[in-house]
Amino acid sequence: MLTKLEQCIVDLYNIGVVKFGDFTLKSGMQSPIYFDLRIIISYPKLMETVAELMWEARPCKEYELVCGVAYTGLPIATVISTKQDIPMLIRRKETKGYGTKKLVEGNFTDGQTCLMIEDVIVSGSSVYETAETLRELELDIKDAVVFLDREQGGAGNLRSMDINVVSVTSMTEMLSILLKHGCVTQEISDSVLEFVKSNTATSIVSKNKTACNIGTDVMDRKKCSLESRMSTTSQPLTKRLFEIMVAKKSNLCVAADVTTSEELLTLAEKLGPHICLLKTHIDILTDFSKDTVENLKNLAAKHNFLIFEDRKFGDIGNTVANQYIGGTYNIVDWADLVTLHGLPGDGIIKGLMSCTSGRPRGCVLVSQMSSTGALTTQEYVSGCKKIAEQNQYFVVGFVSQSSVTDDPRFVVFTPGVQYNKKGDDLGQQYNTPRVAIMEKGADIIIVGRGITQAEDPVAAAVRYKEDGFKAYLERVSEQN
Ligand code: 5BU
Repeated sequence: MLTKLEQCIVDLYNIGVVKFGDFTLKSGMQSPIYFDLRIIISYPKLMETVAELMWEARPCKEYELVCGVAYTGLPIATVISTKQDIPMLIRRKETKGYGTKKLVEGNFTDGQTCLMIEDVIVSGSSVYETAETLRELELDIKDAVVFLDREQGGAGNLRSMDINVVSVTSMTEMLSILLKHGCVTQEISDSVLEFVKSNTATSIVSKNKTACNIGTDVMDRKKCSLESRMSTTSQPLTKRLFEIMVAKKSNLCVAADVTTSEELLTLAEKLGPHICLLKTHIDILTDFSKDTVENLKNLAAKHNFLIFEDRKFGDIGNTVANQYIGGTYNIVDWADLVTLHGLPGDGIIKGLMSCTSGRPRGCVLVSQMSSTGALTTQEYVSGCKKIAEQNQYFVVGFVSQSSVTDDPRFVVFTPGVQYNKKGDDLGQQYNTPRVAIMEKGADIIIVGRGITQAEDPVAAAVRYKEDGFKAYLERVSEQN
């Protein structure tokens, strides 16, 4: 005799709710399992069972309201609302551009208790966004009930925001039921559990602050040590970058803007020990060949730095995918990081992500530029931040000239750094490393001609590295 939960999970499996394969989650994370509860709207009886199980799992006996988190939470909340005779609210994903412009539909009064209903949690950010809106309207939001907790940190994140979340089932329990009933092999089940175990460091971002999984503190990027930031991000390359910066005591990226492979490789060999990143403009080379990048990759491994191609992709997803993987340079093959513009919207990121085939890769959004008259307005910066938050598994951070984010997961890269000059004849503008880090909020300084055209590039690199790291240490140790 199957329990109600067992029967429900087997039924959900049979209608295709649980899928195994290679999926990209909302955050950009690649997952070997996808739980797609949306299709239960085609199976009313099963939807009723799901709603019953969720209602039975609720943390408190009574609530004055229920609110489904869009979209899959909505039909489930509707079933609970009508069955239990509890009024319901709907939180829109976006305000309407006409009429009342309300974000929340339905009648309510200050202080009413409201239970949030959601299908699945990964990081918990969708539940949090809804809670944040409802709390702004003075509703009493303490609890959420979800059908599946993917066990990737969402429940803890929500707890740190004072939201108690209970789930009908967890990934571990669901897999063991599916295994027992022959719906999944031991091998696949093990690989999913392994994936879940190694991807628990999700975090959520609210409008005003960032919730980190370090205690319940709200962290400001500029005040956080690199060590403490490692556990805030689920982007594997960002973690690696933090590790390299700590190990080498370097927040220096050299812009190796030279025209021959020999010059590029010589710079990489000599400066390698002092940098965390080497930035290229690969299309400047007059003699590019596959060997150039093979040798560069070897030097990156030898000296422990990442390769950062400043490609500034700027087209629709399909085009950038072709540019990233194809053409002369096959950039995805050798560049750990690439830059891109936010102008096309987040399809550009989806396009890049479609090329990685599981390789650890990341991108950096150009949100501001160092040149005079740059058209990167505040509105544009905000748009870039939104794209980054929605694609946190792929976005490493921003190129900018100011502290565009307080979020410790994202890295701020600042070009236009040099000691001796204020600028060049073509619009470039410079700050010193100290100003870039202490005043403009840089995590990483990008230095080109200040090093490559110095009489002794190695000595110059050492000076930029030491001053840069000293300024970082000073910034994190400074009291507010
Ligand atoms: P410089 O020689 O230190 O001026 O070189 C700066 C490098 O950073 C160079 O490769 C530029 O293409 C790059 N850069 C920049 O200078 N300003 C920006 O806003 C961005 C990139 Br984005």
